[in-house]
Amino acid sequence: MKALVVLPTYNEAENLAPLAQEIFANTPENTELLIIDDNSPDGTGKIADQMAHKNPCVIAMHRPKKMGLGSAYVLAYQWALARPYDIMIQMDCDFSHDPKDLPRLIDALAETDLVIGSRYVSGGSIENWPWVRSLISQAGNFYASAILGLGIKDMTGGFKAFRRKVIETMDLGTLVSDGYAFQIETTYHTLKNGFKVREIPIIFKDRTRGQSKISKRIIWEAIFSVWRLRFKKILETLLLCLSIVMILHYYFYFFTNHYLPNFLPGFMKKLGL
Ligand SMILES: Nc1nc2c(ncn2[C@@H]2O[C@H](COP(=O)(O)OP(=O)(O)OP(=O)(O)O)[C@@H](O)[C@H]2O)c(=O)[nH]1
Ligand SMILES: [Mg+2]
Repeated sequence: MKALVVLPTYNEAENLAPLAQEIFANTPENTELLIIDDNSPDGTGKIADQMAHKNPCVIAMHRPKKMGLGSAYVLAYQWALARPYDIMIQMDCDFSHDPKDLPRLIDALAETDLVIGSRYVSGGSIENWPWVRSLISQAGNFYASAILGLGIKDMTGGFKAFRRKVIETMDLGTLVSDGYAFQIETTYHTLKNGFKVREIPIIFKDRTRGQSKISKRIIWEAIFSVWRLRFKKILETLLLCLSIVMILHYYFYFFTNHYLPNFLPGFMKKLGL
């Protein structure tokens, strides 16, 4: 089994090398690491290049400017699908996702198709977040889960392990969101495509090095994307109902205009009427 860990980076110079070391220490021997850096001003891209130069299991990819987390993952998964990876794992490069949890994520994938490292199932938690941020996250997850009705507790978490077939089935070109919304979208499509999703508890720690990139735009995007997906679902259901009605109408028309006029006279004759 060959695994790829995807790390999008923007200004993670202090975190990248120590995190990569821990990732390799906690994953099977032939695991590879794909770093997607968006021309970080702090030189993260150069560190990624040096790591790739020293270690053939590290691949460094560069984009010219900060283009968002979602499109970095889309690019990573498109790249990965052209190569023989069996599982694809995504995580943040700020130690909020503990690399020591990787073995549990990978093991859980034996029984399911997508594993989510979840802060909101029993045993999961968040350490050192200000209470306001914690409240916004909890409310956001409750909101997304309630509107989409998927029964997943952590819809916005980014610590995920996918089986290849899940990514293969996902229409990557249609994924447009950037931040939390991207995580909501991928989980939504995984379930919609009939795959199994399991949440396993993780302890999420606030970053101790580097700066957060969370913005108001990312929060608004998540709020709206839930409704976009909900309406898409309603629209799809309506289209399905419309197709069924049209097919039934066609058969009814055929039955009353063609079948009955041809069949009835002969049948009545047979009955002697
Ligand atoms: N390539 C790329 N990576 C990004 C971009 N924005 C964020 N990242 C990376 O995505 C991961 C998650 O971003 P964070 O800044 O930790 O965002 P967050 O987790 O919502 O916020 P904090 O945990 O509070 O810092 C980190 O590895 C970032 O370096 C981006 O535009 N492009
Ligand atoms: Mg983070």
